[in-house]
Amino acid sequence: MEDTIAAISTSIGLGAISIVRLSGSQAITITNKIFKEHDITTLASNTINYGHIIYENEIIDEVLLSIMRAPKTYTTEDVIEINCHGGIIMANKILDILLKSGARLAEPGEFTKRAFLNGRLDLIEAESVEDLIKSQSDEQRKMALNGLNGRLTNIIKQIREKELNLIANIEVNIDYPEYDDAIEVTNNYLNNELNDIKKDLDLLLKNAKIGKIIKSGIDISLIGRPNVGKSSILNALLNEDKAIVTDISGTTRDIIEAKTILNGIEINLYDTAGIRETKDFVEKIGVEKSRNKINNSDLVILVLNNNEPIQEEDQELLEKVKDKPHIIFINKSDLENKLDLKESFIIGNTKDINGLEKLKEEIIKIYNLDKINTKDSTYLSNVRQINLVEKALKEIEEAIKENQNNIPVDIIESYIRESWNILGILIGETYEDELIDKLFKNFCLGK
Ligand SMILES: Nc1nc2c(ncn2[C@@H]2O[C@H](COP(=O)(O)OP(=O)(O)O)[C@@H](O)[C@H]2O)c(=O)[nH]1
Ligand SMILES: [Mg+2]
Repeated sequence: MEDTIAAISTSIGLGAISIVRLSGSQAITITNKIFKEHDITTLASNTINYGHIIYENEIIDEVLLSIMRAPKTYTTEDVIEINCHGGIIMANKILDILLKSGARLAEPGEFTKRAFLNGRLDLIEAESVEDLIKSQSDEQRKMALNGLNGRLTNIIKQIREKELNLIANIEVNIDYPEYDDAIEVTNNYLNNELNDIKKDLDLLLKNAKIGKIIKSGIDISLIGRPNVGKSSILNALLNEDKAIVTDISGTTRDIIEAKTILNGIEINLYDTAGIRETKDFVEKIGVEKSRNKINNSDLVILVLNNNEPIQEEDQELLEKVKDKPHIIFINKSDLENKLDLKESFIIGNTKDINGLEKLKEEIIKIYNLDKINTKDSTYLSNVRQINLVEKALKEIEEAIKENQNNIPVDIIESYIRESWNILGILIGETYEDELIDKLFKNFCLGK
């Protein structure tokens, strides 16, 4: 981490200003070579300074320069931020000059990576920075902030603390069996303590499901035979004419994606090609995609036609969605009832917009969307975090099992120790370089 990195930290597009950022031990001296008005090596930390960027005797831009001296900075290193005029050309030009003057182009996420490696952020906090930038809703923003302000890390640390205490007590029992003041680690005592830790880990995983909903939304697909009104329902839910609606079967051939918000949660809606036997080559591909979508979505809305008796394809679809989260929506309630169904359903129509509120309420009910609390709750926010907690839990469950079989405590201790190690990886207390490189590569450039 000897070298000084530079990158454009604002988005590459039209805007009033752009920010070029540097971090590293040479940040100040490199910038000093191209800044006219001040000797910036003498400037006080946390000041903003007016001046010009000069390169090869040419005035490049009129800028404001912020200087932040180590260690109280984002990366804990010396950081310089140059506020230049916006647009793509100017920021690139200044970056180019900085690179020619001794800085190296930063990799995506490298500023945050340095903040992590220098101990200013733990791994969960670092991941939350990126989540915060990529937030698409206020709920996502709050969740990312709870990760960034260390709430999630603290929960993990408390669980590790319990594990460490248990390990210490077991060690004392083994090494100093004659020591009277120590807690006697009986099977019963172990069982209680392990179950307490298991409860904490279980709760984290249970809440992670809510975290996933907040972060990625819910994937809902509209499935059914041609002409039952899937596209009309999509349009009605969106309040716009997104999908083409006609009375010609096979109008929708490819999957149409749309986003809407329900109780602050992103809903990813998928309108699909009507399922039927077809000789049309393109439609056939669409039908296959629809069938796959049943398995690839969180929730299926199976649409049936109130005006027709149940068909063979309807039966096939009812069978297919049976064991998956689904809602049956009987459309065209404005037309004569010819459908008889024993499953529970919601009925309505898109002609005079009926039953769609009920459909939304049902989605809210299934996912408890009215109870999601983003202010106080802390959620694991990605697959890496969830996988590690699952692994840590597995070790504790193994320990509980062995304890019930009266296995010697030092064996049980090894499971607890492993769980403690895994949670250490989660917060980045121990890490492998390769994993860290991979993780930060997904970050935004300049962050
Ligand atoms: N009467 C009536 N017709 C509808 C209703 N919903 C859709 N339709 C009509 O049914 C036909 C097929 O609709 P569409 O949304 O394209 O069905 P899809 O093939 O399932 O996507 C169109 O002519 C729509 O106007 C409804 O609730 N009542
Ligand atoms: Mg359609």
